[in-house]
Amino acid sequence: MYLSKLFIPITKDLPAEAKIKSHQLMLRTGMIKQSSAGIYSWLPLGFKVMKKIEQIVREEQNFIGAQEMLMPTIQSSEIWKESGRYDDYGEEMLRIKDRQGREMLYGPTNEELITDVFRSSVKSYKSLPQILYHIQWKFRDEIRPRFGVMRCKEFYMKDAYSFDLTDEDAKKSYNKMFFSYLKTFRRLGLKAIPMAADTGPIGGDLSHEFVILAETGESQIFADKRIFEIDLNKYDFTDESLSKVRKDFTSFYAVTDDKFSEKKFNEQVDNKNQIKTKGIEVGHIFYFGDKYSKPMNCLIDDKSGKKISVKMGSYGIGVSRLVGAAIEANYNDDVMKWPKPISPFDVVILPSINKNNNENLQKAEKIYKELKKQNVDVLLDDVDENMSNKFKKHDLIGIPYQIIIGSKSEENKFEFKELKSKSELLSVENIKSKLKE
Ligand code: 5CA
Repeated sequence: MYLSKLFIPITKDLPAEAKIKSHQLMLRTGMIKQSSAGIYSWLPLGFKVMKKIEQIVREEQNFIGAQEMLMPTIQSSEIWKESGRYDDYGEEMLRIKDRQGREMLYGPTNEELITDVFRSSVKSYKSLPQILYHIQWKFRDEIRPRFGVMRCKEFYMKDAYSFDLTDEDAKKSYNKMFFSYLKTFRRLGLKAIPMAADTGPIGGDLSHEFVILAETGESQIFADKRIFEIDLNKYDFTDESLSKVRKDFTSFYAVTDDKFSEKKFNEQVDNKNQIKTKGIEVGHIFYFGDKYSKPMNCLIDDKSGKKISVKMGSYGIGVSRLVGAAIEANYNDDVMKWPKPISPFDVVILPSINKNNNENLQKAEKIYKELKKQNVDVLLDDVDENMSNKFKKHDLIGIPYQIIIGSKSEENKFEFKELKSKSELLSVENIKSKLKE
């Protein structure tokens, strides 16, 4: 992609409502545009990052055998009345009437809808276990939408649902998802801590939030630093290993403020290992047994032919929130550096452009074509602007690698640098292999 062609409305002005770095940066680099309070359009740069996150989340879900599907955004109120949540959910639920006067709603979550799909199709224990997921827009009429995509009304979520015959099997599904989440966040270049959590309107008695550390987060967190030393590579997907992952991670103190006890924290964690900071909840998993299957009559024949309510859990990842969260975790001193797997581009070529001589631009185009051939996702900054402005702009856009074609270049060697570090002169071949690494 050539920068001159990219729809990226960069602005210098900062809207007064943007209080945190990620919101400011997403507006300044034209990643999103507010359409009304808590509702955003995703412009090409922001959309590209979100799609990369979505794809990693999808691959990790598929890896554990979860199956992708899609459910509608608009749901009928009937199933919510069956589960009893139609009244409980309160004003966060956007209620709509269709032209026949039927009560509908924009789904804030999908436990009821998936239970309805499941009960009409699966009758026997032989079809279990199952995990189904979808990646879809959700709507919650948040009382105070704020911080851009972090807490908005319309947001993009991966939502998975597990179905098992027994409590014991259901906990295995829960543990599988627990491990899968740790792997997913690591692939996204983020360090997430699982924390025992309240279940809120989703319900159940077993739940973990996955939180990444960031001072601008909404949750106050208290954790033991040593949790970051656990090596994920030592676990695999056998049942034994899966229950060990959860045991090992939860053996370290890690809670949000609603579960905090000063006494326990000081007893279990010595001073030097105490983390007291804020965090952003990027994922949340729940085990709630038959909370929905029982009132909604989602019954399964067990081996003896007895009908029992299927045991369910649900597992969310805030895909759109993660775009903001990744910025919060990686933006320092006015420089943004995307984690490589989710960067909008792998590398940007920055030729020093001179009106009387387009030699640098031609060299840049040649390198651009070569990198494209290798499937490198490359941006060429062909905008006629001085280099110092270009550098400032790319400090904000945050592409982790730059190829600079200017006064320091040699005939066949160009400056190559990783953001926030020193450049080196390399041939195109060497640049290609560095990028492959
Ligand atoms: N169905 C369950 C689990 S799948 C559920 O809805 N869980 S949740 O309410 O915790 O939401 C899952 C994730 O969506 C959260 O961890 C968070 O990352 C994201 N999320 C929730 N509300 C918002 C919001 N208002 N704006 C942006 N992201 C949100």
